[in-house]
Amino acid sequence: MKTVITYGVFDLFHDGHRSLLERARALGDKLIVGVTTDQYAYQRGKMCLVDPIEKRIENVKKSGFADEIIIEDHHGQKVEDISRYHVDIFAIGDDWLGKFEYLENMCQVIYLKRTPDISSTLLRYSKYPFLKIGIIGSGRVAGRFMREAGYIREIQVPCVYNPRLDNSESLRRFLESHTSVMKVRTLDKLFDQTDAVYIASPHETHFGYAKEALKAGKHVLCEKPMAFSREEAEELFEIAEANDLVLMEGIKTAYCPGFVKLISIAKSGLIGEIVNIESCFTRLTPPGLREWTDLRYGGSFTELGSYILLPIVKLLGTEDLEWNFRSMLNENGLDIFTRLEVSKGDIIAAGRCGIGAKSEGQLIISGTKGYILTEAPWWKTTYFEIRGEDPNYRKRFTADFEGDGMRYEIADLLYRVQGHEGREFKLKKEESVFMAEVFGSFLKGRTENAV
Ligand code: C2G
Repeated sequence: MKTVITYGVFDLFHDGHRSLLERARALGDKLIVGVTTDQYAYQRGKMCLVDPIEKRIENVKKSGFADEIIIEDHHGQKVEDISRYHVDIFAIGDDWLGKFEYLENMCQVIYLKRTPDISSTLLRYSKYPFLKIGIIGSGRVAGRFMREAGYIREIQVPCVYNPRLDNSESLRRFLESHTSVMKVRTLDKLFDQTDAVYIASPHETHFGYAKEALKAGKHVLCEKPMAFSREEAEELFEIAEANDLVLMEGIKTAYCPGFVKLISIAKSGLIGEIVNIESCFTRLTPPGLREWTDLRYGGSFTELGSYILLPIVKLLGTEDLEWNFRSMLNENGLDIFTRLEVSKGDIIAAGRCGIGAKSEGQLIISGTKGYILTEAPWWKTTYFEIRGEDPNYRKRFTADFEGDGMRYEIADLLYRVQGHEGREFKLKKEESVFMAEVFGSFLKGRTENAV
C-alpha cells in the first residue's frame, strides 16, 4: 500500500488543480491532500484568497481523487504529516522544484508538471479586475503605502495627487522613487483613473478629500485620524453606505493578525473580567516635521492617539464611555505628551502618547485572573504573554507582522471592495466614529487640559 501526500491552497479550484490531484493519486494507492488554512496562506504571502476554506475543501473532495483531506496550518507540518501518515511519496507541482529537498530523507519527492496557462491568480484577475488606487498626498506614509501595496498583486497605483503640484519636494521625491506612478493635476483626473483612493494628506484634509472621493464613487482608505468630529465621520459613512462603497480608516494595527488575535484572547475570559487597559506609544519626532509645525493639528495625540485608543475601544466598546485628557504643551501650544483616561462604569483605561517624550511602548490588559503583556512595539503585534499571580506562569502567543504592516489593511480593502464579507469587525464604523469624537474633544480642550 503506497501512500501519497500533496498540499495546496486550491483557491478557485481549476483544471490545473484537478490534473495535479489526478496524477498524484495515480502514483500510489491512497492520496492524502493537505488544504492550507487562510491564516497559513496569508503568512506565505497569499493574502487575497477568494474561496473560504470550507469551499476549498469541498472542491478537493468533489474532484474525487482525495482519499483523505487534512488541514495544513503551519510551517514544518509536512515533516510531521509524513511520519504520522507513513507517507511514501510527497507530490507537488514543479513550480516548487527544488524546494522540498529537505523531505527526501523521509520519503520520495516527486515534482509533477504544472498545467500551463491556468492558475488561481489568473482566475482572480479575470473574475475581479485589478483594483486601481490613487494616492492623495505624497509624504512619508505614501511611500510606505507603495512599498506595502507591492506585496498585493491585484492592486495597481496609477497616479498620485498633491495640490502643490509643481513645488512640492515630497512629490518630487515620491515620483523619483515610484516611476510607474503619474502625477495628476486635479482630483477629477485622479478619480477618472481609479476605483479607490488612499488618503495620505495632512490630518485636517482627510475629511474633505474622503468626502469628495466618496461622492465621486470611489472606495476610500483614509489615514488616521479620518475626521475630527462624530458628525463628520458619520457623514462619511452615510455617503459610503448610500453609494455601496467601502470606507476604511487606516489604523494599521487594527488589521494585523497579531492584534486581532490579542483582542480575541483578551475577550475570551482567559484573564477573567477586564478591569484595566494601559496603552502607550511614544515616538521622538525631529523638529521641523509636520507634527511640530502644524500649530492646529500637530502634536502627540493627533499623531498617535488612534493607536492608543484602538485597544481601548476594541475592548470597552463605544457606548457609555467617559474620557479626559492631561497634556504637556510646548511653547507653541502643541502637546509633547498626552495622557488620556477612559472609563466605562468601574473599568478604567489609560493611553499615553508623546512625540517629545519617550516611554516604554507597552500594552497591558489587566483582568481579574491575570493580565496580557504586549511589549514594545505592541502596535506591531507579533508576541504577547498572559501572566498571572504565579511568576512562573506564562502563556505565550505569536503572530506574523510582515514588513511595515500596511499590507494587511490594503488586502482587507481589496477583499471588501471585491464584495466579500467577514473582515469589517477589525475596525467597525462605530469605532471610527467614536474616535473622531474623541479627537474633536481633544482639539477643543487642548489648552484647558494642559498641566
Ligand atoms: N498546480 C498545477 N498547475 C497549475 C496550478 C497549480 O499543477 N496551473 C498545482 C500546484 O503546483 C500545487 C497544487 O496545484 O501542487 C496546488 O496549487 P495552489 O493552490 O496554488 O497551492 P500552493 O501555493 O502551490 O500550495 O505548503 C505548500 C502549499 O500548500 C502548496
